Amino acid sequence: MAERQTGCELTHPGTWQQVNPSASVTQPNHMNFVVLTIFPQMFAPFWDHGIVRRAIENKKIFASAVSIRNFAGNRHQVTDDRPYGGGSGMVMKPEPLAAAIRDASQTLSGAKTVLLTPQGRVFNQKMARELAALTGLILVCGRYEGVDERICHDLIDYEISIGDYVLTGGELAAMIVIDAVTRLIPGALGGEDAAEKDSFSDGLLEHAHYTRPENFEGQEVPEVLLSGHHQEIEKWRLESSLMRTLLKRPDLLQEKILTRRERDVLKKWCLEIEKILDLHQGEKKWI
Ligand code: 6GU
Repeated sequence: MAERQTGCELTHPGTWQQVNPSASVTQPNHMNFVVLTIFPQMFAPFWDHGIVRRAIENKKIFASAVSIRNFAGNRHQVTDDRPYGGGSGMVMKPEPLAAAIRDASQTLSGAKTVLLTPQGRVFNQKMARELAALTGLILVCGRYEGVDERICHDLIDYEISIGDYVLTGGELAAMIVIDAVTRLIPGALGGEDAAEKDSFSDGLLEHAHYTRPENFEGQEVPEVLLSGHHQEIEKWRLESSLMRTLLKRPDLLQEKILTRRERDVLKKWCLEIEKILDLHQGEKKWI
């Protein structure tokens, strides 16, 4: 991942609005998520599966989806309205959203508020790590064409997008953020250090994985992995990791601060390629 040693993704100026800069960066053992949405039912199956479910059961995270409609004072629980100035599409009204955010903030003191919007800062692993250090997150899911601008000024700490494409609402984006943050909460994953070994955690893609059988449709598991030689396996994994990053995401290597070992491996490959090219040059082996 394009990571620098210094600087904080969450406090990037401009696109990444942080109202209260004194964010606590402690290491709590739990996280409270409150999602504000007009479709809270979308989250029921999400809370109910896999690592997220287990983290909830083990009280590593607390999670709830709250309907913004509950805070629409009007009889029909309307949460959207036509835009001033005209044009197509609807805008989320500020009052129900503000009431919902204030209510959640009161319950979760110290929580940060996140608006999911395609105009936000593009989510990455570094941001996930920074969010995982907080104790509470209030995730506000926009729908329609957007939310009333005045919500963003006082009530939103961060604006997050999950990529350069447009979704019909922030709900799926909120799930993605919650999923990525949850697996970084200490104890949420099974293995002690599973999260540290992930793709991106050290700026490289993960090495290739194999399990039984040894031969699958004629394809063998690399022999070194069967050898039991831990040092050799570790070396193979580093090379696999580097090779995959080089082939699939060379942009990550450009950003990464390389370790001595990583640089040595890349140099070794570089020399091997140069040797091949020299050979071809000498023998005029090209067409
Ligand atoms: Cl967070 N929301 C919407 N509506 N669209 C998106 C997005 C979020 N991130 C990328 N596209």
